[in-house]
Amino acid sequence: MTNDPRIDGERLSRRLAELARHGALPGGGVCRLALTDEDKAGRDQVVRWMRELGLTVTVDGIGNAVGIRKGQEDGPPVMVGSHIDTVRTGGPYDGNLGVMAGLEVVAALNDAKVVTRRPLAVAFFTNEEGSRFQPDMMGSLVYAGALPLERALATVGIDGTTVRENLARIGYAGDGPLGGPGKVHAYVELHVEQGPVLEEEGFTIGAVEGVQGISWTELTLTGQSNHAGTTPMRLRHDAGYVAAEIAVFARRLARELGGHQVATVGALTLFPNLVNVVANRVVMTVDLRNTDEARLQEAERRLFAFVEETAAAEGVKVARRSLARFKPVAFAPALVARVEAIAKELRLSVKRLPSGAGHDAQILAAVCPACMIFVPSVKGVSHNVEEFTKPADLAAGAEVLLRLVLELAR
Ligand code: HGY
Ligand code: MN
Ligand code: MN
Ligand code: MN
Repeated sequence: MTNDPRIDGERLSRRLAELARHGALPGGGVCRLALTDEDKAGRDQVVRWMRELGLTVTVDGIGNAVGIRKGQEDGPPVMVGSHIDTVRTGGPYDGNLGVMAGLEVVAALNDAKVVTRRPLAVAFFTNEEGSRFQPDMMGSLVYAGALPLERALATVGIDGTTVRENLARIGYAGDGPLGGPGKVHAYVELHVEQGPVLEEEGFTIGAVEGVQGISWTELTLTGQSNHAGTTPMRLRHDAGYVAAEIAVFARRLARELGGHQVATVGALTLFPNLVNVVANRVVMTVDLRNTDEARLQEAERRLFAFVEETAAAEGVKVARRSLARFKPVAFAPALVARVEAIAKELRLSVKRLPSGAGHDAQILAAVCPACMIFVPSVKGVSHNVEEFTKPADLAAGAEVLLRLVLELAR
């Protein structure tokens, strides 16, 4: 006799707290950069939980781990998941919630002795964040066949080591099957919103309609180091000054273009980075995003024109390298509608919205119907050690995930 499977919110929060111990920062928060020892410790923990829950675990060539729960029939599984790597100043929920909620769905089905018709899969994808190795969503790109495995393995990170050597070092260079068209029946990702919308407007669930376009560029500016005291301003080729102008221009451009346009200079290193030397080189990044592809292209065009013009006027050379470029993605309308309807059936307030952040779901959307469920981020904060989501909201999101999975796997 099976009873109605229910999410155990306590168990979900316990697992999230347990996972957050791997890479825990002294003052709170988590640093589990992709393929570090902390990431390995987190991976080992999740794989242990997968096995304890009776899942058959495979690890593929880029280190994605997929736990399969057999269904009454074989065939492409209904997949839930996300990532467990974090940024340097991460929180316990970004990515981790989608994977832990996937385990919670399996635990609830096990407790209720429910066997779905289709198999289920719980996955964590390698290097979603892209902080250490670009591009972001690297694991799901390889899984979906959108990035050749060899190219991903050869990627050199910000610390000069390759994906290949780090995967081997942490023991996650697997030979499991990759995904691709026809290999997944549907993909659902539960994620914290990482923005202020749900909390400010008082909603518990976000039915995510899609993900905005993302453009990451690395700029290397080369000027001339010189004495900060003796060099007249008219003779300088100051790479640091050009970098500062670019950062201010990017900010003003986002405000001028309006809408969902955002712009961020997140990484900026001056050389030789000394108080009394005019910087001769700067390596910096610019992150531009917009829900509208045409506006994103306009933002890129205007920014790059400004970079060339300002650098030329200062006698500074520019080298530009694209680190990642994703067009806006729309999720499966039928699935978005089901997220909304299920939330209402559970008497949860729900709002449709786009995702400001990139997610593995936008990559899986190219090979199967995909959607996302958001829950509120307190104060809209994420990629920050203060990241927090109320336990009741975590459980509510997992409940919507459970019901959608049951529908898709029926
Ligand atoms: O940058 C992003 O949107 C994602 O968190 N990697
Ligand atoms: Mn994430
Ligand atoms: Mn993130
Ligand atoms: Mn993300």
